[in-house]
Amino acid sequence: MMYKYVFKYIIVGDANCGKSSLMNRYTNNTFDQAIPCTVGVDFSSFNKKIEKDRIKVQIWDLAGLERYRAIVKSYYRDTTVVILVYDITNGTSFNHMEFWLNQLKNKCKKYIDDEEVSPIYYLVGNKKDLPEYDRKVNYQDGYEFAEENDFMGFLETSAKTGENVEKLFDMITDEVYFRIINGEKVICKISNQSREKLVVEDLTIEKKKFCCKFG
Ligand SMILES: Nc1nc2c(ncn2[C@@H]2O[C@H](COP(=O)(O)OP(=O)(O)OP(=O)(O)O)[C@@H](O)[C@H]2O)c(=O)[nH]1
Ligand SMILES: [Mg+2]
Repeated sequence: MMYKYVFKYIIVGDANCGKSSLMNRYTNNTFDQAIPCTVGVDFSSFNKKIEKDRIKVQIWDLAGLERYRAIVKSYYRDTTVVILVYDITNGTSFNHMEFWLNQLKNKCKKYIDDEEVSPIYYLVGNKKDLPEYDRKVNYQDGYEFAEENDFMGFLETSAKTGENVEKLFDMITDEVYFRIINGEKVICKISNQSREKLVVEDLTIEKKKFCCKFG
């Protein structure tokens, strides 16, 4: 399959906030209450066609546990979109958004035509299905954090019920695509006719590297 664009999304945030669950809900439409914590990184991908262009999206789901921090950092590079996730029933996971943002900011910059380009950030408050009395983070606080830090957007989701999960990934992918079409500089792989095969080979190499480390 040939793709015009390859976008790389990374999902980042504290352990247990539902990063892997969000990825599984979107790419497999499954939810597992007893899902094990991610060891290092997990990977999934999906394809989407917008207008005449085929897009491949790679999702790298990065472990939140501190012991994997050194490993996950090596997956920050070439990121198109950072999906920062907290658990709305866990105030600490929200307070850590600033920490994650600082971790990422220095590592994710890239130079395109001598211009410094940052990834696009999207904020997600997950576990929206849990009862209101368990909620520790107001919708407004999430919304303001996203606005103050120039995020592309903010949504509260539930990987359990699926609420807003499809919307989240669909909106992000559409928005990235239209930013590119509008001439904005975005970190991604773009193939031209003669290099289309190269893009596919690139992906295989990346996947292999991943398997050596964790498989
Ligand atoms: N009620 C509810 N539980 C959820 C939701 N999303 C995830 N969970 C549960 O929360 C726990 C942690 O989910 P994970 O997806 O493993 O969290 P994670 O962010 O990937 O955690 P790490 O891999 O350790 O960084 C699991 O028991 C999930 O079933 C949600 O939207 N609602
Ligand atoms: Mg996980």
